[in-house]
Amino acid sequence: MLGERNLGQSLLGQIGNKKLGIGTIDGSGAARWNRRTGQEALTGTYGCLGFDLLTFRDRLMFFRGEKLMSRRSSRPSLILPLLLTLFYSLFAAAQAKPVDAEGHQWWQHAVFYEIYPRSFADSNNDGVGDLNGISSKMSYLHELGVDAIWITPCYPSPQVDFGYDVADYRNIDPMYGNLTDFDHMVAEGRKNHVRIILDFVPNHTSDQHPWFQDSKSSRTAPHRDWYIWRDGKAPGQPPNNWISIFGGSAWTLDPTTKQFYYHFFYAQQPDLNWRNPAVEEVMLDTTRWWYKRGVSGFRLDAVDTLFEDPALHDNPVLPGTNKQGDPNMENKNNTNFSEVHEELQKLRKVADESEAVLIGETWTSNVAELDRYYGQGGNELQMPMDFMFTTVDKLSPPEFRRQIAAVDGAHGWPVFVIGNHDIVRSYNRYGDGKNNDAIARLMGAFYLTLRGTPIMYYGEEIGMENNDPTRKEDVKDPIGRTGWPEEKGRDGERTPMQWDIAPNAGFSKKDPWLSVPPSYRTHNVATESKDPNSVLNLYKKVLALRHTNEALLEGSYTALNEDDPNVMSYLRSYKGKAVLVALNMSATAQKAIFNLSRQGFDQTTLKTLIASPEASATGNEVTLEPFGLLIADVN
Ligand SMILES: [Ca+2]
Ligand SMILES: [Ca+2]
Repeated sequence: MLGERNLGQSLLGQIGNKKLGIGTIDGSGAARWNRRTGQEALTGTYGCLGFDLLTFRDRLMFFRGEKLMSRRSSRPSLILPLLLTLFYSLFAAAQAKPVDAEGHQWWQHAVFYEIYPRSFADSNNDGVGDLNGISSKMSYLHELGVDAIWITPCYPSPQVDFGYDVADYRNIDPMYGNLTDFDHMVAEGRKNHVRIILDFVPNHTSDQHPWFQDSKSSRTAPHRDWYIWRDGKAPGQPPNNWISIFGGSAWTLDPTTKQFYYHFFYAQQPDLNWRNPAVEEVMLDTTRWWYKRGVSGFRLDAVDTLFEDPALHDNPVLPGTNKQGDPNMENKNNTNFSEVHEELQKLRKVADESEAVLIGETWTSNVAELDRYYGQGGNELQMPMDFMFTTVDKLSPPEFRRQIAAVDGAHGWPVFVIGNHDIVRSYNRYGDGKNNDAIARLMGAFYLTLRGTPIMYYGEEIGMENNDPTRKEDVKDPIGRTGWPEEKGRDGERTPMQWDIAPNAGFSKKDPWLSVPPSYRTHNVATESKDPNSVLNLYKKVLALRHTNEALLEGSYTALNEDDPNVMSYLRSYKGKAVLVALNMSATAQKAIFNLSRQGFDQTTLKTLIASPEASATGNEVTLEPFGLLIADVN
C-alpha cells in the first residue's frame, strides 16, 4: 500500500523492498506510485525531476523530501540504489537468527507483558513501584508464561506525564532505583528467561532536560535548533492554530527569548526537532546504548507525531469541541508525516545490530495504515500493535472475525493487545457486570491463541478491574485534571498490582500512589493461584499450551462457522496438526458442530486440551455454557 508520498520516502521504501521503481511527480512535488497487482516492482515514469545519488548526506536530504525541487538532472541513477539493496539484504540476512523451521524470530514465539513500573511491585515500601520490585517478581512472570516485559518509562523525569517527560534518556529515575538496579533486573530476567523491553519517547523531552534548558537560554544556544522555535503570528499570538492533545495551544511563549516553542503534548514536553540531524544521531545512539546494556527492544511512543509541516500551516478546523474544550481539528499538518517511516527504518537498522525488536504505539484506523508500519519488505517495526482490535468493545464474533481476518492478511506478524495503560481495563470493557470472570477467561483463551504475538497488560491475568477516581482532587493523570468530569483520566487502569489479601493488595506497606479496588480481596495472585478455575489459572494453562503446541506457535488461522453469531471459532493448523478454539460470546448455552473436511480432517474428533467447567466436546460437536470456552486437539 503505497498511495501518495513524497519522492524521498518512496525511494527509501524501494531500497528496503529490494526493488527498484519509477514514479511520476505531480505539481505539488509528491510522487504517485503504482504497484501492479501480482508484481512487486513499482512502475511509472519520472517527470522532469531526476536525481543523482552521490553522497550519503545528499541521499539523506533526498529521503527527507528536502530540497526536492532544487536537485535536477536528466535521469535517475539506479546503480547506487542497487548496491544499497544488496548491502541491506546481506545485512538483514546476517542478523536474523530464526528459532524454528518457519524462520520465525524470538519475538514471534514470545509472550510480552506490559508493566507500569509505578504500580507493579514496591520493594522499599514508599508507595511507588520500582525496578527491584520488578526483579523480585521475575519468577512469577516466568511461571505465568511471560517471555518479555515492556516497562513504561522509568528514566529520570519530573513526572508531569508519569515518565513520558524524559529528563535524561540514559539513566533511571531515583524513584525507581538506579542503573545498578537496572543491571540487576536484566540479570534476574536472564535467569528467568524474561527479556527487558524499554519505552522510547522520541517525540519530545521534558522541559527540564539539559538540552531544552540550553535551547531556551538564548536564540544562539547550541541546542536552540534541537527544538521547534518560531515567532508568533502577531504579538502574543501563537505561530498557528495547532492544539495540544492535553488542552490549549500547542505553542508556549518563552519570556527569555520571546519565541514560542512547540509541544504536541504538555507544555512541559517540548517536541524535539527531528529535522535536525544532530537530534536524530543522538537518539539513534541512545537506543544502541541500551541494547548494549541488555535491553531486547523498545516500545516506541507516539511515533506518528515525530514530524511537523516546516511551513506551519494551520490545521483544518472541524465542527464542535473536544473533551478539553478546544476546537476539533484534523491534525493534518503535525502528525503522520511520511518522514516518520524513514526514521523507523533507521531505528530498525540499529535494532537489527542487536536482534532487538521494535514495538509501535500505532493507533491506526485501518489495516492499510497498520501495514505501512511494517515497512516495505518488513524494514520498519516488527511489532506495530493492532489497536483496532481494542475498538471492538463488545463480544461480537462477526466484528472480531472481520478484524482478525484483516490483520491476518497484513504483510507483517500480527500483534494483539486487549488492554494497556491508556485504555479502560479489558475486565470492564468486555465484562457484563455479572459474568466478568468467565468473560475474562474467554478473552484470555481468545487473543492468546491467535496467530501473532500478544502483549498482555499487568493484572489482566487476575481479572483486575478499573478503579477510577471519584473526586477531582484524587486525580493524578494530567488529562483527568484538565478534562474533569467528562474525562476522568487514566488512573483507573494504572492501579497497583494485586498480589495477595494484605492491605494495599500486598503491593506496598505504605498507602500507594493510587488505591486498589475493593475486589482485590478476591482478585489477587495468592488467592487465584489456589483456585483451579480462576482467571489466573486459565491464563497459565493457555500460555503453557501456546509455548509448546506447534499448531499454536506456527499454525495458520482459519475462521470456522463464520455465520454463527454467538460462537467465535477458528482453527490453527500446521503440517497436518490442528488446534480448534471455540468461544461462546453469548449469555446463553450454545452448541457448535464442526465439519473440517475442507481443512483436511474427514472424521473430526476433538480432544479437549483446555475447557471452561461445563464445556465439552463429543466427536465434532462442542457444547458451551454461557461465555464458555474450549480448546481442543483435532484428530
Ligand atoms: Ca518503591
Ligand atoms: Ca513532533
